[in-house]
Amino acid sequence: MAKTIYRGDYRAPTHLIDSIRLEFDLNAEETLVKSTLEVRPNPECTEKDPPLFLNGEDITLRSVSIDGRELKDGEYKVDSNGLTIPGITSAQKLEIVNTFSPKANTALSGIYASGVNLMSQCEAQGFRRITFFEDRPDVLARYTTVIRGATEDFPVMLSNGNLTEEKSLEDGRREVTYVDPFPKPCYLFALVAGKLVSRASKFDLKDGRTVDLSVWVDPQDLDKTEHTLESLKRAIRWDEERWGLELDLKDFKIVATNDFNFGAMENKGLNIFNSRCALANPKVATDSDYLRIEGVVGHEYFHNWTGDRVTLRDWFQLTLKEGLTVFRDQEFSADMLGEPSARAVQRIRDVSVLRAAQFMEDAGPMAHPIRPESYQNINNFYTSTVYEKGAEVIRMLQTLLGRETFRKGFDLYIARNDGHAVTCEAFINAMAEASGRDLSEFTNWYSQAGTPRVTVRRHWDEVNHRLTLNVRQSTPPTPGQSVKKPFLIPFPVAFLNSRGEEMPVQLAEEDEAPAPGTRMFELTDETAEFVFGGLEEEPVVSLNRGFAAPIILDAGLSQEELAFLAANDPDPFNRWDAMNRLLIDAVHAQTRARLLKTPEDVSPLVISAASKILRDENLSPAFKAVALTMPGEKLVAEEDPLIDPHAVHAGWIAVRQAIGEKNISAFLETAQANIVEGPYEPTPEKAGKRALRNLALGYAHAAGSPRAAIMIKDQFMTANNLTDKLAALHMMANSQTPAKQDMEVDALKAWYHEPLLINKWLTIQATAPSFPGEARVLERVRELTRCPFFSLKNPNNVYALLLGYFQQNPSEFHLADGSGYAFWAEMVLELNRINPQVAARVARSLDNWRRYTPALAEKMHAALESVEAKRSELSPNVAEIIEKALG
Ligand code: 0A1
Ligand code: ZN
Repeated sequence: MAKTIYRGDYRAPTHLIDSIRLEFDLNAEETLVKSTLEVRPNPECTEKDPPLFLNGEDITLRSVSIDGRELKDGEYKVDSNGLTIPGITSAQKLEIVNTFSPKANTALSGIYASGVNLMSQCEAQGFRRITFFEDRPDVLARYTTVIRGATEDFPVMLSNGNLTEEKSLEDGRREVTYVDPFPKPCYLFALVAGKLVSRASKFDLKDGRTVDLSVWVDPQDLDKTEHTLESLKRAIRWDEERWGLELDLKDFKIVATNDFNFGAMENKGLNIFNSRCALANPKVATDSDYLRIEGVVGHEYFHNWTGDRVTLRDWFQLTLKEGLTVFRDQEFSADMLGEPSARAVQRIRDVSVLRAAQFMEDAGPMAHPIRPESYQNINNFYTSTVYEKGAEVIRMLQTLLGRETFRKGFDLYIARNDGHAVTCEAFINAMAEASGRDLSEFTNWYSQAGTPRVTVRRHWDEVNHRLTLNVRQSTPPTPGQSVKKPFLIPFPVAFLNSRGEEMPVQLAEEDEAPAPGTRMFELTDETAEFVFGGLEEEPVVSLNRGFAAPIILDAGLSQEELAFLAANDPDPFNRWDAMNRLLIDAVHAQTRARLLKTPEDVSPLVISAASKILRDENLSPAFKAVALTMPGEKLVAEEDPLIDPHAVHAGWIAVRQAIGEKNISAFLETAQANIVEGPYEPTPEKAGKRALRNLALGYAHAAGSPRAAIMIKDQFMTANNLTDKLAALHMMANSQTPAKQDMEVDALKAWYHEPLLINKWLTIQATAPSFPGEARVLERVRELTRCPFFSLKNPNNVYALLLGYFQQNPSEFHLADGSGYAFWAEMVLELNRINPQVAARVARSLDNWRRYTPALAEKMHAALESVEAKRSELSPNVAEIIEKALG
C-alpha cells in the first residue's frame, strides 16, 4: 500500500529558509546547481531540535557545506527521498551542490528538455527534482537565480523577477542574474533557457507605472503570439478594474512549449504555457481555442494575486487558489463577451464542462471534497472537483452575499493574507467578517464530496391560488463518506405565466408582491416547504437559474413544461437547460427503446422545441448553437442505471437524425444565412455565426442531405480559418462518405509540420466512428501510436489520440471482446515508465467501470487487475488511481 497523507497531520516546517541563491551551469545532459540557503529553526515548530530534511528526487548530491565547512559522510544522510542534516539549531548558511539530467527527465517535472530548450515545472513537487529543498508551499524564500550557459545553445535565459546583471564569461558562456523581490514558495520557481524569440510590448498600468510584457516562443511560432499578448493586456486591465489588483512587477513574461503536462503554470512573473493554451492564428486555432487561450492567459495572470501573493499552507488547500482563480477567469471571459446573452453562453459552456467532467468524478471512486481529506499523490488532485466545483463554491458565496459584500470580503482576504501561506479558512473568515454572517453552515461544501440531488414537488391549490413547493436535498454516499449533512444551497425561484412572462414570487404570508423576476431563497435543511400566493394562474417554475448551485435538480417538470421553458424562459441559461434536458430525455427514450427492442419515434416535442429555437429571430446565433448542440453520449449515459455505450450511441444517432430530417430545409437555410464573409476575426458574433452554420450543416448532413455534403466539402476546400476547416473535416470523418479519406490525407499533408494541427487531426481519428467495411478505430489508433508524428513522450499527443479514444469515443472503446481495455492497459503501463502524471490521467479512463453492463464491467475490471498485477513497477501516481478504481 502506498503512503496516504492526511490533512489533519499538518505540521509547521521545522526550519524556515529566508533566502536561496541558485547558480545553474546549464547543460541538457547534465546541469550543475549550487544552492545557497539561509536556514534557521522555525520558532513555531514544537519539536525539540529536529533535523533539517530537504526533499530531493532523481538528483545527485555532490557536496554539502555549512557556513563554509564541507560536511563529511555521517554528518548528513541522503536517500532516494532527500537529504537529512541534524544539528541546525541556529541560523546558518547551507551550500549544496548537485546535478541532474534535463534530457533524461521524461516526467516533465523539474527542469527538462523541450526540443532545443530547457523548461521547468515545479508545481506541485518538481522543485525537489532540481535541488534539495523543503519542497512545501509554506516555506517562502527570496530567490536570486544565476544562470550560466553556452551562448550558442542558450541565447535566452529567463527566471523569475528582475534581470539585475548580465555578462559574458571568459569561456564563451554567458551569465545572467535574476532577483525576485517577492518571497515565494518553491513551486513558483521557473527557469527557461534556449533559442527563443519574443513579441513584446509596453503596457501602462492604472497606477501610472509602465511595465514590459513579453511572450517567448520558438522562432516558428512568433506569428501565433499576438492573441496571447493582447489577452494578457486585457487580463491586466480587468484585474485592475474588477478587483482593484495591480501588477506588482516591472516585467511579466509568458513562455510557450510543446511539452507540458498540464495547461499552464503561474510561476511568479514567468508563466509557462502548454502551446495549446497559448498559441493562435487563424490557421492553427479555432474560435474555441481563441477563447480558451484568453481564459488561460487570464487564469495564470490572476494567480499572481490569488496563488502567488496569497499562497497555500499545504496542498490540501489547493482549491483556495484554484477554485478562486477559475471563478475569476470565468468572470473575466464572461466580461470580455459583454452583453448579457453572450455572458449566458459563456456560463452555459462552463456548466456543460462541470456536468460532463465533475459530476462524473463525484459519482466515481475518485470522488473527493473540493478540499480533500487525504491523498497519496497530490498530482492526482488537480481535478475538476478542486478546480471547477471549487469555482462554483466561490460563485455561491458571491450569490449568497451579493456582489458588493463579496468584493469587500475579497479585498479583506487579500489585504490580510498578502505574503502568507494560508488555508481555506482565511477566505471563509474574510467573507464572514465582511458580511457579518456566520458561514459555518456553508463549509460543508469544503468537506463533503458528492453532488447534491435537489427534488422539488409542486402542489397547486386551485381554490386559493397557492403554490406549494416541497424541496428535499440528499447527497449519495461517496468513498469514505457514507452519511452527508445538508448543504447550504442558494435556491433561486422564478414563475412564468402562460404567456411566458415573469410573475412576482410572493410568499403566501407576505402582504406585498415583489417586482416580477427571480427571487433568491436558501436551502439549509434536508427538507423545506415554500408556499407562494398572489398568483393569477398556476405558473411554470424556473428554478436554479444561472446554475446558482452545483446540484442535480429534479424539478418534476413534464416534457410539455420543459418545451414551454425552452421556448419562453426569459432567462437564457434556463432556456438552454430546458432544451438540453429535452435532448437528454429523448436520447434516453431511444436508448431504452433499443434495449427493450421496442422501436419508437423520437418525441415530436423535442423536434418542435428544436425547430422553434432554430427559427426564433430574437435569439443570437451563438445561443442557438449551444441550445441545439446534442448532449455528449457520456453525459447522457451517466444517468443510466447500467451503461450500455452502444445502445446510447444508437439512441443518440437516432435523435440527431430525427431532428435533422424534420428540419432539413431550415438547417440548410440557416447554414446559408450564417456564412461569415471577410477576413477571419474571432469575435463573439462571428464565432457565433460559424458555430451555428456548422451545427446546421451537421444536422442536415446527419439527415443525409446531399446538398449539405457538398457545402461541407466546399467549406473544407475554401475556408480561410481553422474553425470552418476543422468542422468540415470532423463532419466528414464522422460520416460514411468515401470522400473523407482524401480529405483526411489532404489535411495530414498540410498539417504535418504543425504540432497544434497534428493533435487536432489525431483527435479526429480517435473520436470518429468506424463503419462496416472500415478498420476499427482501435486498430487505427494503435497504428497511429507508431507513426513518426506521434510520441508517447509528448503529453499533447497522448491527450489528443489516447484520451480522445478512451474518453470521447465510448462506442468504439467499449468493444465487447475487451480489446479496447487491453490496449488501455498496455498504454498505461508504457506511459507509467515515461511520465507518471500523464499515465495517471490516462489511467482514469476506467474509473467508472462499475457503472457498465456486467459483460463490459467484468472486462474493464480484468484490465484494471492486469495493471495492478504490475504493482511493483507502478509509479505512486498510477498506483493510487488503480487502487481507488478497484477499491
Ligand atoms: N497551477 C496550474 C496548473 C498546474 C498544476 C500542476 C502542474 O504540474 C504538475 C502544472 C500546472 C494552473 O492552475 O494553471
Ligand atoms: Zn490555476
